[in-house]
Amino acid sequence: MRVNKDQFIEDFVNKLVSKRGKKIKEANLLDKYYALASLTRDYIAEYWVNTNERYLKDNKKQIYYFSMEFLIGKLLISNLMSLGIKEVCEDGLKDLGLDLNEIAEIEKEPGLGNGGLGRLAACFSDSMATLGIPGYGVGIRYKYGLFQQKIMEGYQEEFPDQWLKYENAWEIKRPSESVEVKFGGNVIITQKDNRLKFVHENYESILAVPYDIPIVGYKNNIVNTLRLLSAEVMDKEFDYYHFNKGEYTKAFEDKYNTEAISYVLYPDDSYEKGKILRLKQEYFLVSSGVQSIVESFKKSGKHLKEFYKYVSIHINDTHPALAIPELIRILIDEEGFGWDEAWKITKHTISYTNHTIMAEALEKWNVDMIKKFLPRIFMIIEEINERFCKELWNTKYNGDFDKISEMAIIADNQIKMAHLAIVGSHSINGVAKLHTEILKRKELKEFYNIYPEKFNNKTNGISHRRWLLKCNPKLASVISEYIGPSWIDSPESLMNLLEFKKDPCFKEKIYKIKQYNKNKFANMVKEKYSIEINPNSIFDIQAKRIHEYKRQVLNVFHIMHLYNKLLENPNLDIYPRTFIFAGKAAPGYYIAKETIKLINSLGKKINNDYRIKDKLKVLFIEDYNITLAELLMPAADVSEQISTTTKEASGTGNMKFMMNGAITIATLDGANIEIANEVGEDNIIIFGLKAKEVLEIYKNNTHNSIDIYNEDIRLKTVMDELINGFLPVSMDEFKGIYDSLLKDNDKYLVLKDFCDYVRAQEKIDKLYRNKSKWLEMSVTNIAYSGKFSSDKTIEEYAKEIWGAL
Ligand code: GLS
Repeated sequence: MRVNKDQFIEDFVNKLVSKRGKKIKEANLLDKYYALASLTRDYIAEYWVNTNERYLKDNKKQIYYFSMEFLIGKLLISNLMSLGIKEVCEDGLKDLGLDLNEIAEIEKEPGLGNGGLGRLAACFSDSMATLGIPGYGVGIRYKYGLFQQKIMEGYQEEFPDQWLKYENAWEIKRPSESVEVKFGGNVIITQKDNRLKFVHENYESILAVPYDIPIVGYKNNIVNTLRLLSAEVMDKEFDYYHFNKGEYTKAFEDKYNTEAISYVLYPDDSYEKGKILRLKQEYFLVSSGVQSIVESFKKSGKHLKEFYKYVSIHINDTHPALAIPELIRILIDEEGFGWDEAWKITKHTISYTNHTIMAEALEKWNVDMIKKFLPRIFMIIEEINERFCKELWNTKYNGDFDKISEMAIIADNQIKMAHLAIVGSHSINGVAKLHTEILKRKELKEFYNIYPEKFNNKTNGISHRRWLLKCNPKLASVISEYIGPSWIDSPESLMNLLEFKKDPCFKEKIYKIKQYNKNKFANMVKEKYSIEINPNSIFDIQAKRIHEYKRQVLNVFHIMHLYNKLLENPNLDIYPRTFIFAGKAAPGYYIAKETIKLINSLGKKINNDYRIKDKLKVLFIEDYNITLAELLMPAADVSEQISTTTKEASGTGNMKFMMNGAITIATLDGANIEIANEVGEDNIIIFGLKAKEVLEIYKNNTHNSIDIYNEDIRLKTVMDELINGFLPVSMDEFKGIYDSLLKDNDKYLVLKDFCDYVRAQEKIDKLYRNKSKWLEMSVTNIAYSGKFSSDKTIEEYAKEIWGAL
């Protein structure tokens, strides 16, 4: 868009008056933020309206991306960048004596996601808008988002994240487009004109109220929509009878029970527990979403028979898989379709991404629960199951009861959502090559055998606009100086940087930018935690959810081992290193929470030990979120991607670090494999067991952690230090971690990979000393990172799954 500085200044000053009732002199930072955000939204509005109008006219396929999580991060700066007016605003504000970055910092980040899955949904939304694909995100407007993490005495404590305490400057509430969602009750079946009729009675109604957030395409005048739904009572705000009797809690009971549906995001990553509220959230999302889509499709005048030709509904993991029976319900009960046609339309409309093979994360719902809360939906799932089992019986598995019950959607009083998602959709994809292969050959092998055409791979990607252009502006500008700005539109042309990987002048610039970003990070640490870190040390970062399979403990063991070596010989030549951790643990995940305590206890011991002469520092930065990630990625020298091979479906942090020039130390897991294939073995440090070996160990149970413990004295020492008073905690504090590794035979193979990890880390120590070589590796990583832009991934989804390009 076009706005000049004078016009902007005038608009801003007026907005401050109209929106906040203040002049610049009296306005505080919050006033300035809301005025600027609101003005930016005004600028966006024109393009938003035009885009919607164009989409209606164009007759193009509309993509609805259903996700329980969207981690969109702060929006002010990124929206200004996408509109192409960031510099003008910055200048205008400067003339008024204001600083854009200071104003932008006050924005509250919507914490509507746990980790990779939620951030992926946000990167995909960004890419769809930028590629001009009519894509809508559909999610829940959790009032409190994910919890806020504070570290107290080394432990994680959780607090409600009050991101909506003040208003959300970006959203538009659309109460007139609210939809009724029905829970509970019973279904009456009648017969009329030879057709069964299903009437849902005695249900409880909840209103789904949409809030729309603009998703601004990068400098292309396109603005897509992220629709977040909030639960409200249908009509009665409170009960007068109880209110008048002074029974206030009772009077508002219904209201709070209803609104609770959109209060909190379940704080589990790759881990489900089958709670009623979560089930209600999932149905609330899909029912309101699918109802609105059908309504708006009908307004276009086309026949619902053609629905799937104009609409794709993508489900982000199985969480929104109830979209399948819900669409069938609407088509049959409300639109009068017969089963066969409703089934065909639904299957062709829906596609599904699987994001994990962790058994505990594969959603299963208790039959009685679904029957009680979603009686009609249950009937439809039952019907799908019966027809599917019959199909198996009649085609491939005649008489094979075991096979059929293994593949059934309903078995052992449980509904298996992954099975429902596969049977009821036309496409299922994994998120990295290895992950997809494991789905095909192992986890979902039986389904691959009967539906090979449904399975495909779509390796994850990240938005290079947020993860380079926005978060590392100095690096972005040097890149443009050398290869021109074309990489912003076609990120694969970052490859042109390879030409400069040996250019000393270019490399020095890259070095200086990294130092600048490290200093910035070190200053934040000093200010917030009063800890001095050495910006000339190696910044070695592991930032992600805390989970046993991600193996933060392996990282800790290596640090303890280095520390032990230094205690033995304080003059040992170790390149100074700062180990930085960040990430949240699910509140009910004991070992993960103990891992945080372990990192902090180790930090306490090491950071205060003058004997090791500041060669090692260990930090845990609290409350990891998108905003913190934007500071961390540009400051990293080393990226830790050390999951147990086969367990990390893809990873996306690995791509963000690489794009900012960090060198990855990694197992050959998830997308690490594809990163390694791109950059070549000289530009990534690989260690650990290969997928085949891990699968072999799991299959034949050939692994004994006690043997490894006894054989490797370094490991034995470190392990013993967990429980012998070496750390500043009570001796049994880390008994849980210790036992999981020895008594429970180390499910995630930490001990098995320790030796090779130490070797790999020694390699890093050596390589970093060779500045020229290190920078060459760093440039190579940046150059190949364009291959992992989510624009490319979304193009593949659009062409190969949605048929939308
Ligand atoms: C996850 C996987 O664990 C990640 O490896 C993956 O990158 C991400 C996006 O596909 O999905 N699955 C999950 O449940 N949470 C994730 O972050």
